[in-house]
Amino acid sequence: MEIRRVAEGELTHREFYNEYWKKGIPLVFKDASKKWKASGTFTPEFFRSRFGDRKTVVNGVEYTMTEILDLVEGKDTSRPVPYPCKYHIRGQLPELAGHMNPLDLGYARPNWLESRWFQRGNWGNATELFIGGPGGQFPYIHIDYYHLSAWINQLYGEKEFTVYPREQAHMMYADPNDPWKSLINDPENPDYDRFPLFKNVTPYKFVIKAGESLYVPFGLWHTARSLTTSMSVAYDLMNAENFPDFLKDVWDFRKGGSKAKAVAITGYAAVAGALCKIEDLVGVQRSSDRA
Ligand SMILES: O=C(O)CCC(=O)C(=O)O
Ligand SMILES: [Fe+2]
Repeated sequence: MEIRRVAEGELTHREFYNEYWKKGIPLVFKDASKKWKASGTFTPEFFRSRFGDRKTVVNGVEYTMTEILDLVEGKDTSRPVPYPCKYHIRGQLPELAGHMNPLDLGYARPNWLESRWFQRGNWGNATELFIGGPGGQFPYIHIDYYHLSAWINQLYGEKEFTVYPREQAHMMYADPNDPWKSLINDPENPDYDRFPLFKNVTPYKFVIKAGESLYVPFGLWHTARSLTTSMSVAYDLMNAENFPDFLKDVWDFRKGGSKAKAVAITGYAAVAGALCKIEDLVGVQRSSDRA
């Protein structure tokens, strides 16, 4: 699996839809986010001067933006640099609405998560700012919750991604208690006695730089590592292709609790999906800036 990198105008939305989205093949868009106001604006200085006091919790510890930036820029070496430091944009940095417009970059659509039917309640969707420092490693190899596909838009610095081909998914040792996570805890130095099949897996590693956007197909195992001080904006995509898997996850996540509640929520999602399908057919426009 070669990770293709496409330049502006090299691929139409239809080509993307048929060749990548439907087939679940990752892809890097070279200049897709250049049209965003966030492009070139999102820098450590920008966040330090405007949002220095803004707090978020990483691994159970609360940090201000200034504290996070001091850590990821190496100005504070007194304690470990946490990763990933995340801010929910709509909830925690609402001033940034409009900086990622159009959110879909002309490709990430239709997006049922933008429909009013899925705006209610928490369906695992959010537009988030990720901040990291050199060496900041995403804590596990995983597939994204709810079988959503992810769009990772690198806006500052560099991040290395590792993706594992779909046909090799059966060799990824999904944790039976948490099937979104792999038990393989040290992919750079794997314990082949515990994970013998992983010897046959061919990871694909590549770097995304500021201005580049990565499409991570739903259900694809992946992980990431920040190489420099890094900032990216990530959001998710769901539509007719991943909706059946999404719906199954909605049920699986909730079936352990109250059955009546699980049935009601899954029923709601099923109806919301049916409405989105109709909206797609009649060409309803959805807000493309959900941040
Ligand atoms: O950007 C990263 O560090 C990886 C993010 C990711 O894969 C996730 O949040 O699911
Ligand atoms: Fe992920």
